[in-house]
Amino acid sequence: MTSDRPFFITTPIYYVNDLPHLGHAYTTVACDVLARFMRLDGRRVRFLTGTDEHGQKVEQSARAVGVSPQELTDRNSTGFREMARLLDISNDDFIRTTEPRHIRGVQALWQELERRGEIYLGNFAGWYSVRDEAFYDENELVDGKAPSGADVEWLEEENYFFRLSAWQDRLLAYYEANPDAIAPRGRRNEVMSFVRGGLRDLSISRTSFSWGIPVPGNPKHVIYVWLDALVNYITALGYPDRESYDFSTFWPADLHMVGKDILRFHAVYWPAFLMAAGLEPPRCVFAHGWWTVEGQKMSKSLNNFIPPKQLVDTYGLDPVRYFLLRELPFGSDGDFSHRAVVGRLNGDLANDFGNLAQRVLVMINRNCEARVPEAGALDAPDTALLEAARGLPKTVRTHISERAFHLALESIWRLVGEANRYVDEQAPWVLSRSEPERMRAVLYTLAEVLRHLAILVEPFMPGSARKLLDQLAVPEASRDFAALAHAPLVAGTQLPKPEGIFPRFVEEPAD
Ligand code: ME8
Repeated sequence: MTSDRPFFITTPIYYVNDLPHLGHAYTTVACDVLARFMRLDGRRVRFLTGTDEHGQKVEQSARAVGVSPQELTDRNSTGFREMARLLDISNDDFIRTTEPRHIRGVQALWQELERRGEIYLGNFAGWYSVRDEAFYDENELVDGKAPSGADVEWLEEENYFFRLSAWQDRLLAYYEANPDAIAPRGRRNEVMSFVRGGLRDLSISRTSFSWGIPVPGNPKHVIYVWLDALVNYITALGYPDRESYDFSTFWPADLHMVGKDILRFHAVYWPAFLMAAGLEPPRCVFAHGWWTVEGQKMSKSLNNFIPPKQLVDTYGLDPVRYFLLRELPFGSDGDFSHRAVVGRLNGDLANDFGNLAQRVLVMINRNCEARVPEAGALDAPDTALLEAARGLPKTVRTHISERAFHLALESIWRLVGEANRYVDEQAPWVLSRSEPERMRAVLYTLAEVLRHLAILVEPFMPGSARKLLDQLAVPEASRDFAALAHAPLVAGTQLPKPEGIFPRFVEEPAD
């Protein structure tokens, strides 16, 4: 079932103290695949990404390199914009938390919370981690550090507090009533048991530094960076104007995609802030897993953060996009290794899909005057393969609705496998002399299967899919999912000269 319901999807907004790396690329590509998928499925999509620019961590990083926070922020925010371009990300908007539209919205939300009696001024004494930009209870510390391993410092200052403790029951009721609000299931259970364990009021302002949004009416305080950051998801839609087209069309968000490290902020604090301000909580927060690199955690000390540019330069863009979503069940942790990428690239892409496309297109070029052949009378194996292709969109849609990218790709590659077996069994090169009509039926069947494959891989590998669809001379207007059923290839259409789509990865000889 397709639906024309609007679809709003977001990435986390990334901290500008760091340069983009594999982890950021992963979340962003996953969101891009969903955004593209929904657009091809006829939905009105808004896809948001951006940068998180305030807070003590950014202020400290700027000081460490001897520039102003604004300078660091401008420079590094550009890096994330470039990452999006490099990865062929189809975001509709890119929000920066230093933009006036955002600052205005955050202050309006603050005032709304204050008006509703959800905020009070008090004194904070407790542990704070600048790296995590998070407060911790004494009993959460592990060997004197945050559970993430980050250093913590003792903090005592006058702070504003949000009455989070009052939201425990309403949060639990929201999770109960919306079983899909937190995914995957295991993460939902973790969040629910955290909330059942009791919530303390949350400090939401700071006075010991100044790189942030001033608290309305008390500019000695800046707003806690997580409250500031989370609100980007609605300021980008025009909040506080709740009547605006964007806000009324796209809120609540269909999906906030996050790494498991920041689930608590999105699944506990964020819905509480929203409900407290009289706004609807998101429909789903999905926490994906964590990549290691060649078996090791990415860290500053190991200096093993892989920049997205290095990935794309080494393997090519679409192979990277494919690998990231094919290699792991989405939600689980996994390891990024050169060997694994090359295995997928040369196996799944070059050998399986690339060869199939190349063989079929070259045979059509040579034996059918480079025109889409006439289907003529089809035999049982032809219709069986075409039926498999026609049934595939439904299977892929189901997997995508469950964010099971790897299963979606696996099901697409099952058809690639069937098509390759069919080529071998039908041996159209043998038929070219003896039974040209039969050869044309076989090549037509294969070309139609290629059309299905190309359209279904579009969200994952837009550039390669485009090349293949160009080679099949599929008109621009017939490249969405509706066209799968309604716009089969037309016999006689002239095709361009075939060109390989997925080159093999050849190892550089070691010096
Ligand atoms: O947390 N594996 O920003 P951030 C997989 N500004 N994903 C990874 C990863 C890894 N090893 N490392 C990072 C922030 N990520 C806040 C968010 S949202 C309102 C504010 C991805 O720059 C993953 O999506 O530290 C993670 O959640 C995000 O980068 C953290 O990015």
